[in-house]
Amino acid sequence: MFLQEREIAMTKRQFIQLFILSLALLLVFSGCSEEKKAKPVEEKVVEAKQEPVVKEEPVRETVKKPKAEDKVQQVVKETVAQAKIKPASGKKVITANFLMPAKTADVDWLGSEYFVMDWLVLGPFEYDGEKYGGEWECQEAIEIACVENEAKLTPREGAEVSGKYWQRLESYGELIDLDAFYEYTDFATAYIGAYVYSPTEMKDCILYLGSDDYVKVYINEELVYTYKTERRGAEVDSDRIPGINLKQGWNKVVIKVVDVVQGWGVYVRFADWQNKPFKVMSK
Ligand SMILES: [Ca+2]
Repeated sequence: MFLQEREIAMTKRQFIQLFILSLALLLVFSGCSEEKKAKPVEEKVVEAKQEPVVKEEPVRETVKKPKAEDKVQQVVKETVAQAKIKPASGKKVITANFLMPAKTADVDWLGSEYFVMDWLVLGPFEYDGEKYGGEWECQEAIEIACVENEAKLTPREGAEVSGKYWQRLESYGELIDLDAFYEYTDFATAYIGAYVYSPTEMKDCILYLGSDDYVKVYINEELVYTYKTERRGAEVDSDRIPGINLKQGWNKVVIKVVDVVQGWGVYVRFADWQNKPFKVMSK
């Protein structure tokens, strides 16, 4: 009986030893198999890291193209396509300017492209300076009807109105220099007209104007501004005219400009309701 118990104890011990041994072997083998499995993972990681390096080149190629210029080109294509649309007059559009929202970075620096510079001009309509008060007055000369229904003037190059002809005036600076164009005539009135293109309807825009001397401004045949206070030289942005609504597409701008003596001209540009100036493009 005692021997039987010893044998059973021995068998139990052997069984435990055998169990520990097999457990150890199992751990060793499982460790090896994990190592074997880990290798492909590392390889995959290396492969994954290499992929973006290979794809970098085409990404850089797309960055090389300036996005702003692409947008400008796109708008030019669209506006050229839309330029084929005839205006209300039924005649070909002779002059046109295109408004584009200025890039934020450009807001502080305003080049010539922010001014409306391509105009058709009609004149000069001379008046009696003495009759209107002489060289320091003539405010009421702005009320002289030089043409029939000036609000509805439709500028067309070469067209005759009241014995004068619409002529193209392409300015080389921001100032629309009527004094030089009309050979330094005094006591005279001229109308300047442009078709301005707005890609979208824009409400509450701001018209910035500087004039020498008195002006009336018509936008889409509506009188939006009159200046006839005192004779002055033209200065950029001297007058700020808010509440200007531009419709999508063509907008007709006609400005009546009266000169007393000496200089004669205007500066014209637009800003949106947030006072960001528009970049103006001409075709
Ligand atoms: Ca003047």
